[in-house]
Amino acid sequence: MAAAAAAAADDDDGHGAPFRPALLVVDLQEDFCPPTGSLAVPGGRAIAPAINKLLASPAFALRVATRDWHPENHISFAANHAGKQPFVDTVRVVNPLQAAAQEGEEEEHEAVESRLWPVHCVQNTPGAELIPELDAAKLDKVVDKGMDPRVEMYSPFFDPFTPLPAATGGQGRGQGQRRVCDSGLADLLASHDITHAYVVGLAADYCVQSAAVDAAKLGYVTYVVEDATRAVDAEAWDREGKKELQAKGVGLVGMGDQEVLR
Ligand code: VGL
Ligand code: ZN
Repeated sequence: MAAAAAAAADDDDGHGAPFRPALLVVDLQEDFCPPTGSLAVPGGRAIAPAINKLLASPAFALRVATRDWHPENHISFAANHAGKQPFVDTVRVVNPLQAAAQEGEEEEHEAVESRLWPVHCVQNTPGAELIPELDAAKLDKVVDKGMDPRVEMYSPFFDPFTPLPAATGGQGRGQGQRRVCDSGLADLLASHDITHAYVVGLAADYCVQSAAVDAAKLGYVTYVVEDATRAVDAEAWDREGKKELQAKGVGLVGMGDQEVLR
């Protein structure tokens, strides 16, 4: 796959269309990796060599890592909800903007039911660090997300309540649109004229999936590199997750695939 990408490094996909791929390395952090991570994804650390191989490919026009970067009082930590169990219980997360606007009113709030987790990736703690196996010197940028204690943010682009900018022409971006969290990643990709997104990292069934779905919605030709990701629930990921991702317009490729990048 890296070889095919390298062949296309001249901004051309071989058929005359522009090809400026970005590599998104999602949340390759200590807390998501065995043996010590508080939310360790099975096999999480083992994907570092594949990701380093991709980072070394000259094909990518941009190489970005994201970090889950939570405050201690983050809503996704089971410990912040009396009697709730991580991995098991969920919490109702209300759109904070709407909650403020409609305080005291009876109307239905925009809300999502969100899974609760062990305390993980707390800002400036060892668990939040990118793992040392990652060749971080090759990264152009590190983008942090999940800083607002009021909302879960799996996607490194936006929180679940922020409408995505229109896929073409940048319409709808900016002015007048109410946003809770915008990491700046969408603007970063746009400012580098990115056309394709290759998503790797952790966890396949949460942040990698959300990143890929949002990238596809933003108009990028998007792939998840299967051997460079691992799932919290590998069985469900193999059985359903991959199909759901493909149904949302995301391609699944392997490190060995030569033709898919063309
Ligand atoms: C993630 C659970 C909680 C992820 C982040 O990076 O996939 N999963 N926070
Ligand atoms: Zn998190």
